[in-house]
Amino acid sequence: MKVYEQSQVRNIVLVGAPGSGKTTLTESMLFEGGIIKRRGSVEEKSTVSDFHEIEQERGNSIYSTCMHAEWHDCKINILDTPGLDDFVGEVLSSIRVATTCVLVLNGQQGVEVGTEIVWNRVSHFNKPTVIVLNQMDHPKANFDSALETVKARFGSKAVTLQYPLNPGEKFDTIVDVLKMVMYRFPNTGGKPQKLPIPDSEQQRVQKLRAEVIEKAAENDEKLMEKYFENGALDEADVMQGLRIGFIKGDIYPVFALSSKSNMGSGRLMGFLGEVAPSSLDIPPEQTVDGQMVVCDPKAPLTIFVYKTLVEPYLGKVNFFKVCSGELKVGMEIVNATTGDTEKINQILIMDGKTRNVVDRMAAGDIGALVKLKNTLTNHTLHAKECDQIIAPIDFPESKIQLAIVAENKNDDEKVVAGLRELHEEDPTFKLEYSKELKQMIVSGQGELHLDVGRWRLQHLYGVKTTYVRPRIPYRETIQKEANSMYRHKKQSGGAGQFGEVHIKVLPYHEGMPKPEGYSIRKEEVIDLAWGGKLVFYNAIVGGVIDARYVPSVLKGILEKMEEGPITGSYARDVCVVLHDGKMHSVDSNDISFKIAGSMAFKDAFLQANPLLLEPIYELEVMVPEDLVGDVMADLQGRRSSILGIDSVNNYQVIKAKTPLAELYKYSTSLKSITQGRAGFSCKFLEYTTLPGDVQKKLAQEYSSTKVN
Ligand SMILES: Nc1nc2c(ncn2[C@@H]2O[C@H](COP(=O)(O)OP(=O)(O)O)[C@@H](O)[C@H]2O)c(=O)[nH]1
Ligand SMILES: [Mg+2]
Repeated sequence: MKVYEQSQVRNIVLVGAPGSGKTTLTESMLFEGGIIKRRGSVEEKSTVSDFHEIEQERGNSIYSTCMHAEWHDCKINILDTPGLDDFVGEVLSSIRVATTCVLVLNGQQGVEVGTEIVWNRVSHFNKPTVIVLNQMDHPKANFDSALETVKARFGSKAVTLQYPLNPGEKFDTIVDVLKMVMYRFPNTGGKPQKLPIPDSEQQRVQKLRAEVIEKAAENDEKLMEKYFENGALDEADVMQGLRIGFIKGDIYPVFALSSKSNMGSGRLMGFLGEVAPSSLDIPPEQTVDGQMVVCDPKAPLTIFVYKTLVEPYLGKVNFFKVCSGELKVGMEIVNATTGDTEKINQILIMDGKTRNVVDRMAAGDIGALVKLKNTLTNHTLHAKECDQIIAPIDFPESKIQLAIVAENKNDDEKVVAGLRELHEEDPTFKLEYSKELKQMIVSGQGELHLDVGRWRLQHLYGVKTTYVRPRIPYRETIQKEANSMYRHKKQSGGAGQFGEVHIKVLPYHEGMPKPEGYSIRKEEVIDLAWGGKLVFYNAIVGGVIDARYVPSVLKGILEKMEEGPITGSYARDVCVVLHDGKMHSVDSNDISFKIAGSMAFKDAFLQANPLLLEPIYELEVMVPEDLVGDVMADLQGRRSSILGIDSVNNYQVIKAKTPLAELYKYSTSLKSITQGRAGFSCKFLEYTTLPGDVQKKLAQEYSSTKVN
């Protein structure tokens, strides 16, 4: 395969709402680039991009896939990404290595909530962006109204370079404002006939052309002067101004096409080849200390792993971008994170599942490596003489969590090992054994995301698992003061045990005064690992308890707080005054005082009007106007309080406070209420009081399982 120099390489990432047609557009571009001889389709499960079994099973993209097409003298690397926010990790890793972003919209609605969700994720990367209004052949295609949504969202940045003459079922003609020709496609799509623009379209096209010229002129002072002097610009000037504005992010060229009938994808590729930047033209990658890594093939080699995937038959595949220098077969390079040296035996260019081999790859290009030792996403590998580390991709926090259980208990270890590997592949998929909940908790971006994890466990590691409702991390606290004493005494056979403590508990709140009536010797403020505080006062006088036993009392209290008296949940925000007690010259020891401390705490806590707190999450739901009512009704059924509704662009954002216990399977439920037209984010906000009846029920459940 030909090796391309850096100026010839374009890394194009396709992003957009699910179903807008990214995978289909990729297929058409690969066909136009001669990589495939026949166009596959999503329906026939035959696209190059959606080649994974699970993608074909579900009928949509789950992984981002890298492919390439050769177009004139360029290598266009195409990164097709999933539209569902469940797989945002895949989108973020691909956009990171891209030089141009293609935002694909469907030609019926234009900008949808799904578009907004993706755009919110990627817009801060500030990549030059092309907007594609796809599906112009769809019976309900409406270019004008779709374009209106684009103008409403992106303002004057959106510049129309093409429009369809006849959107809808009969679609076959595009008017090109930049080239000033009309393209008429044969039924099978592909290469169009170039025709003059008819008189009937002259008024519209001239108006659009003037907009393009004005926008192009805006980006260069010389062009601006020329424009004012002559009232026009020649073709080369327009292209130059357009390119400058596009690369700066001031111009989002708008194209109209049908990827399904392959009408217009060739022209889009032409634009990407001619106008879109290579890595040389956009800001270079940065190191963790903010240094620029110049995209120069003569500089020492630095490559950045943006994605890792375990493929059946191939094993672990690391996808990388060459940030500087040139990667060659035979090189020995160092993994900056692990310190391992890796010998490069093979450099791959992947087209979905098809592998091509090259023996070198220049800065700016992207490829894949297999059989590296411990190389993972976000790792930098570099030549021995250099030591820069590329700034990692910032992956988002988890949105939802579920507890995972192996169907066969003997598979527990395999499940953990498999999940660890899944996390290494996909940093947004996380696992943790929760000591508090006593469950293996898997967390990620949505139920579908977690379901894919479960599917992979079964298909790659051969273990069947199920997801169950995760327990809720309640907290326990008290509302009034209470006193207690506990004597731990044991006289059996040899050495006895004896310890007696008298304590007072009080609710803790920030800035409270020291309890009165005691001679306090020491105050210890403990920030509890699970949030909240324990303030412990040693107010022992006259040595009734030896100073060496006091830490044991505290230890006993802390142990009880770790498994709170009402439901076994963590206790928080309590003051304890240890003010009296007794010891025995022979039988007293640490363990006796620990037990006494723990039991005294439990008794006092239960008398102090104890209270169960539940975690509340702040929820933001993005939803189109017509679905606000349905989403609100559902939220109210989930004990939510609505904080407000804001209108943002052309959708609504509902803000609410919702108990975590009510968020179980929320992403699935929201998808079904809105047919996938809404999105949400949530984060922990606070702990608040649980309704009394729920507390009573939980306390009863706990005491029935507990014997002590
Ligand atoms: N009519 C029409 N349908 C399209 C077009 N592009 C994609 N589709 C259909 O839209 C659905 C989603 O397409 P897909 O490429 O998977 O969208 P993605 O989720 O953005 O990758 C599939 O049923 C496609 O056949 C198009 O240009 N015209
Ligand atoms: Mg897709």
